[in-house]
This record gives sequence, C-alpha cells and structure tokens, in this order.
Amino acid sequence: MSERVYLALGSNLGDRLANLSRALQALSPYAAVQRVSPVVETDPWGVLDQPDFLNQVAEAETDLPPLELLAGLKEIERTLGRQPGVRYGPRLIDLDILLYGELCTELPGLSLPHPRMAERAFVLVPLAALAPHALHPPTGRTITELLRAVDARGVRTYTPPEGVRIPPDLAAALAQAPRLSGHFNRLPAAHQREIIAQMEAAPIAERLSAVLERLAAEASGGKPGV
Ligand code: PH2
Ligand code: MG
Ligand code: MG
Repeated sequence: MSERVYLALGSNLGDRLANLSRALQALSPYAAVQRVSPVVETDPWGVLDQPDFLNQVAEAETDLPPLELLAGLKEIERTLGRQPGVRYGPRLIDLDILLYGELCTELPGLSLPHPRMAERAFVLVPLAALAPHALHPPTGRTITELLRAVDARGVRTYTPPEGVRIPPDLAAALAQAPRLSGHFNRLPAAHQREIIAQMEAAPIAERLSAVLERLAAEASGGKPGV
C-alpha cells in the first residue's frame, strides 16, 4: 500500500539548485514525486556561520516502509557526493522525512514526524505551500498553525541568477570550501558570469586555480558580495 510522504531537501554547498534537482530526479526508485514546493533561500539554523541554504519540500508516494525509505534517502545523499560533517553544519544535500502518512513513531535512527519540523521556518514555509491543512500528528495542529508560531523572516523566495551555469568542476571545488561557496552565492549574477567566463578562457592547467584565488581574495578583502 502506498503512503503519502513529505520530504525536506536542503543544500548550502556547491551548485545548490542543481543539488536539489538531482536529488528530486534520484528519488524515483524510492518514491514517486507528485508535487514540489517553490525553492526558498534561508538563513542557516543551528550553526550560524555557514552559507545560506536552498530549501524545498516534495510531496511523494512511497511503497517503502519508513526505514527503507530513509536508507534510500541516505543512498542518494552519498551518490550526490555528500561528505560527513558536523551536526547542523554545511552540506551538499540533505534529505529528511518530515511526514510519513500520519505515522507518529520512534524507530532506530528515525523519529516521525521529524522532531524539529515544528520549529523550522525553512521547512514550514515550503511545506505550507503544498499542504497548508495537513495535520502534524503529535500536536494536531495544521502546518499553517505551526507556521504562524515561528519567525519566518529568514526565509526568502529564491530567484536563480540569470544566465549563470556553474561548471561542474567549479561546483565541486566550491563544495569543498564553504566560505568561498557562500561568497560566490552572494555575488551579483553579472559578477558570477564574469568569473565563469574567466575560468572558461583560462588554459586548462589554470582553469580552477585562478578563479579560486580570485574568490578567496574577494571573500577576505571585503569586495562585492562579502
Ligand atoms: N539544515 C540543517 C541545519 N541548518 N538551516 C537551514 N536554513 N536549512 C537547512 O536545511 C538546515 C539548516 C541540518 O539538517
Ligand atoms: Mg536536516
Ligand atoms: Mg538529514
């Protein structure tokens, strides 16, 4: 029997938007995505000194029991290149189960619903866009009611920078460097395009190193976007 689930997606390293869309594509063996929320850009929660996140929520149908679904999500995180890191710290991709039908349970390594969802505007804003009237099982409140009780000022609609296609090798390098990744994300689109053009014009041996040095100098020198 299939169950309706709501899944949270988050990324704050490398090509954040590409990471979200790759994760959505990769869900198909485990869950059939029905609808997705708009992408929001959000101030970091928990560890404050890290790049802003992109967050999104997906509504999906699954035939898997909760722990098997969770194992599938972990497998996607690994395949996309997530590296082990500190709790609440920077991550290439994070996939969490928010709601699994109306199930309210504690399994080894998995609590349902997600134990911190009611406090997190970065989850409640996109979830409310899909399921404002869904019930949060332990409290019996709707998502809209939960959302009213949190501070959602750190959650913004996200518009991707126009005409920017981050080359995969740059995305991979930025994913290893949270500070540079955050700096790059905050640059105006024209500046991002210029950096990518500089990189594409460089001889292959210098392709990455020159732009990484430039970004590092900008990030520490108070230049645009810092
Ligand atoms: N995920 C975390 C820790 N902090 N902050 C935001 N804004 N968005 C996240 O997805 C997020 C976070 C660890 O799961
Ligand atoms: Mg999480
Ligand atoms: Mg997680």
